[in-house]
Amino acid sequence: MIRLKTVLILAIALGSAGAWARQPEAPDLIVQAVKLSPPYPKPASKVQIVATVQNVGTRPTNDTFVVEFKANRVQIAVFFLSDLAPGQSADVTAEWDGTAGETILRVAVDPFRRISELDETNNIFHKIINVTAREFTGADLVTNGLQAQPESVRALVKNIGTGPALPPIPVGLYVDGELVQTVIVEQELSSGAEIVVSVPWGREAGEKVLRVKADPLGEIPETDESNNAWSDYFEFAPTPNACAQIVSLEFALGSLPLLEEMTSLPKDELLFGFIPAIRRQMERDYEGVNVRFYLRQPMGVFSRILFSPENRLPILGLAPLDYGNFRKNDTGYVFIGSFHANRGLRLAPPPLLAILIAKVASHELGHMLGLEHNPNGGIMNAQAEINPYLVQNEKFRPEDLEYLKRILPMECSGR
Ligand SMILES: [Ca+2]
Ligand SMILES: [Ca+2]
Ligand SMILES: [Ca+2]
Ligand SMILES: [Zn+2]
Repeated sequence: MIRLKTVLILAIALGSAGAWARQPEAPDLIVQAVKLSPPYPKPASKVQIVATVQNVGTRPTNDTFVVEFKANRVQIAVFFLSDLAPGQSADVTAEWDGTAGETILRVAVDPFRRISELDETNNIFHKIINVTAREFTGADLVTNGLQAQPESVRALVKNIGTGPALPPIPVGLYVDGELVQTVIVEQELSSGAEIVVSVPWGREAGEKVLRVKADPLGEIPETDESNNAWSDYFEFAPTPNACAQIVSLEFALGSLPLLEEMTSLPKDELLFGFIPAIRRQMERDYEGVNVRFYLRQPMGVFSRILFSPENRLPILGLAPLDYGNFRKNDTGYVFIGSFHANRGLRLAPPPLLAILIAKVASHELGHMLGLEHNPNGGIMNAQAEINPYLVQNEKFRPEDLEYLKRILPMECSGR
């Protein structure tokens, strides 16, 4: 027995010494570029999308792999490639019927992980496409910073292109992922010109993600459609009073690639659009209850909803029951891995997926505040954490909401 153990340990030691001595050798696939033909497509035109795939690793791929094209989450083409030598690249061309407005194109190489690579995180390329009847003039609109005023949000919109941006130029304000206001700039912005745009907005209390985007619906063709937005976190008064329950919404690192795969959104849209939209839905569910939600880590004592990459199917969420909310620092879970592994949930369009995730999170928070499952249904329906479609349009039942308002009153006098 003892001798066998010794031999095993030796073998492990030798194996790891060998691995240390060598540099890792493997292929590394990337999508190097994506080009359109015609470069500025008009509505109803056939668009050719050319993706250049390259092996930037140190070994040939030695196996077949897939290049997958998706337009707004819908698969439009799949190609099989094989045997790319180190440094070698290949073009693949997908045909696409351009739909008017803005489309997020996602090209992924080896999405099903057939090839073991030096870097698995650089295989996805997002390109934002505007299909519009308006002529390309050399414009490239960007938003450079934003400021919250008492009655408005001010943003600096600039044309960094080589030609003019012609009016009308729409500028949209998103609050926690929701387009709440659009203003129209009625003047031409010549190359290099900038303008301060004031978007009216009645301020809301609490942490908010504000995002201002030039040409939000993709009506103006530009050299770069991915640099049009500027996003920032703000916290508006009043600060939470002593009766408030602070709740931190935390997305574990491993949950983000799963959300990316489900939504096909670029990171920027995921962080400043999709995830804040989950918070917005939870705020609506808890309207009139003294709960404050944070996406950045809050100060002081707080409870957490951890959005984890775990797959615990059929369970989508889990939380301790704390009747009376005596503990103000509980942790509840929403299993993004379970959402990802459930086909019916994985394929939900992003706005609906945000609502479904939020409903499970609101349900778990309900437990953390002392609510049990409610046989009358609503958000505390026992099935909510297995099938959130059942509660996608549900609120808390009146008796549940009454309880929540009683333990977390908005007014804090006498305490
Ligand atoms: Ca790679
Ligand atoms: Ca632009
Ligand atoms: Ca545009
Ligand atoms: Zn439950």
